[in-house]
Amino acid sequence: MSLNSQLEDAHWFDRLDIIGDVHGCEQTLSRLLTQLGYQKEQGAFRHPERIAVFVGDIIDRGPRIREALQLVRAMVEAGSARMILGNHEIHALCYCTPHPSAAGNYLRPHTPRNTQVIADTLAQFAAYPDEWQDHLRWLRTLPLYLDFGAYRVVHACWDDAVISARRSTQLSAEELNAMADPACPDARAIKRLTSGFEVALPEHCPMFSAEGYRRRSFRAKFWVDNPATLADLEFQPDALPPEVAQLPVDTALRSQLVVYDSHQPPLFVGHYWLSGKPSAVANNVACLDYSAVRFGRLVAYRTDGSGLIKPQNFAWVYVDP
Ligand SMILES: [Mn+2]
Repeated sequence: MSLNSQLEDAHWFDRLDIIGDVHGCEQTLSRLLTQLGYQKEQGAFRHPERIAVFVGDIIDRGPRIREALQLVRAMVEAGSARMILGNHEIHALCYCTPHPSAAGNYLRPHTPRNTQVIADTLAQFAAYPDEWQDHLRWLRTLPLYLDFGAYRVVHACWDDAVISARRSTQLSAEELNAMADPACPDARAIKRLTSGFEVALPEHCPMFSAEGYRRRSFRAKFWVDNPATLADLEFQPDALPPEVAQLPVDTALRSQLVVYDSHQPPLFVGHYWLSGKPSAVANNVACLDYSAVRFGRLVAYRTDGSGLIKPQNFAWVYVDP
């Protein structure tokens, strides 16, 4: 079946291979695609009957970021894949885009921490500045989420309030510039989709990460109906201290909850550094980020038209240290 006839097929979205955070692990990605039946033809991996969907975070951290981005872009341009933006692509766009009014500055300030996040990517593109600028222009054309009707894909959190207010799946120039002020509504909306739903930690209960910096918030589940305590919302990354976990979900927090309810279509995200055997986190939500770049697994979910998330439809390759 040719790609064109595939796209005209009303059920082509029943044959998606949705792939988690790649983070520069290009050789691992090639192995996964080969295992899934994709073959490189005319410069791009293609499958005779299926389309790959990347959940974002192709760049940063890994050993072959340039090659990973080239591989994914070639597939998208050949029509054999789609890709949405992850928080790392958003970070790259903000880090590399000059501030519209503050000369010499960028939408995201070049602090040590912001620089650290993108350092591997910039180092690997150091000899190819024009190519990097071209990739940035291309990234700006990509969607923030995909709604196939029967399936949905977003990097970190499907928030109906944010998505229903949007006019486009893509990031507009105004929205990108708005990212200069992280507190503004547009910036918070983009952050919600690409970085997830975060719950602030109470001031009197400090929590510290493994690296020793103080956490102001934790990444929370966005599919829990009627949570009683913070423990019911806790998703990532560290276990909450017991005195925090047992705190009730108060009225203020209750009014801010994001609830992807169990009647909505199966949703696929990346972002959360999971480990262990890939499986769904709710009956209609699956995270496909199993920490490939930290020697975990690079994971795909293969849709089959059932409208369900089935354990046997997860596929993966291990990453060798
Ligand atoms: Mn990621």
